[in-house]
Amino acid sequence: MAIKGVEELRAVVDTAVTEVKITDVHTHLYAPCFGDMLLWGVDELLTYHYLVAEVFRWVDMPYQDFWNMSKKEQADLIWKTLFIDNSPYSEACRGVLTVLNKLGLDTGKRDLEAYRQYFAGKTMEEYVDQVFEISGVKEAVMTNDPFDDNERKVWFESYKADPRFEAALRIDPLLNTWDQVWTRLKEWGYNVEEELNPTTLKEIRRFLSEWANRMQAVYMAVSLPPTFEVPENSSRAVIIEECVLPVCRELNIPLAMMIGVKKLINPGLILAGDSVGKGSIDTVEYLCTNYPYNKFMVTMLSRENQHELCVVVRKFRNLMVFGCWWFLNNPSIIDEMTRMRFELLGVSVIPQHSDARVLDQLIYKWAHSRRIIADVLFDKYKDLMETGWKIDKSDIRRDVEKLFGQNFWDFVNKKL
Ligand code: HDL
Ligand code: ZN
Repeated sequence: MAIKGVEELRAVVDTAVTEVKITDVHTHLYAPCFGDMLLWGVDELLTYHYLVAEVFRWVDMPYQDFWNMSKKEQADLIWKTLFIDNSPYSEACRGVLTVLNKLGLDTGKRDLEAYRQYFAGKTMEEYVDQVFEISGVKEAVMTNDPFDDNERKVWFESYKADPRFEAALRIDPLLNTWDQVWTRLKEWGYNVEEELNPTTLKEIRRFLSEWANRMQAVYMAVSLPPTFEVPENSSRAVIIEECVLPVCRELNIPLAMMIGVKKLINPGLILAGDSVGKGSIDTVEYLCTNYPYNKFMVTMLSRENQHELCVVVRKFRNLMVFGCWWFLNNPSIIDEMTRMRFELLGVSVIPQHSDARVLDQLIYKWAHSRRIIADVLFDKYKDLMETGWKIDKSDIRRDVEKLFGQNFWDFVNKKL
């Protein structure tokens, strides 16, 4: 039955976007079997590295003094500085309040101790259930790093699959610091040398294949600097072309490239110390052109890369754009990027991922993005109705299912 007017259209779009169960294609969350690696609760929310960067806009203490404080002391300082002494309207601060509000807590009281009490009575397992219920996320893709000692231990000793958590094989150390990590592969029994000779390349392929299979990884992922280029006379470019892409093709899984991060421009901030730079769209074009049987998921960190990325996505069926990553994950830019993507790519995109590092963030990151994406969708459907096009409720539900998960799974399973 065609939708009659804009009021009904608004209601149908809002209901579809509110009710859709989401596949979150990139997070830093962990299934419960990873134990304390999964961060949750109000003190973790308050000490999220986005808020650490923001608190140092006001606080002049030496960075190390902050890092020497307990998690609670850090959270107290951030709460006072960013929420009490200044209005918390930055996106990261607002997010904390959205979480508390959706949990039924009274943010009007500004009572951090009361919020802490609420979490004190919870187990991690029951809170995972609660957050997935409230956020409407049905599955989250983790970021799984075999070079992380804690993570490796779980995979070998205590991993327990949870259908709400999918794995992604993260290979930054292999690609970005080969000269520092080749000895670790050797320790692990891979017959590698620093020199990328045929045996070493074969053993790197074995390493990738074994870990992707161990994790049942849905994709391989790497974050890359603005200077990232392929082809290039570098270990990174050689390992990508000789090892990563052949293994991804053999396993039929995408390579997710997250391009544009300048690591640690302010080392004192640690995780909060990274910055952004414009990346090379030529490299994305080169890889999609020269590896037509590989699949590439790409997100770029610089706002200045967004339009050219949308254009290049139009050219390659083996390329999928995803998310409004990190410094782009703010309402004004999510709106701009989503409009650009819908106008250039229609339904064939993955508009958002949460990048959540703290479990509770699924609640705010998706509540905020659902509203923006619904607003843009409403405008696009309204434009269609003005041409005389008839839109059914089923059309909208179909499109929304694709945008919030099906496009991802279809791309992961696509055989080129
Ligand atoms: O490399 C990445 O996956 C980034 O998302 C970083 O983890 C970054 O620190 C982050 O959390 N951004 O949201
Ligand atoms: Zn991330």
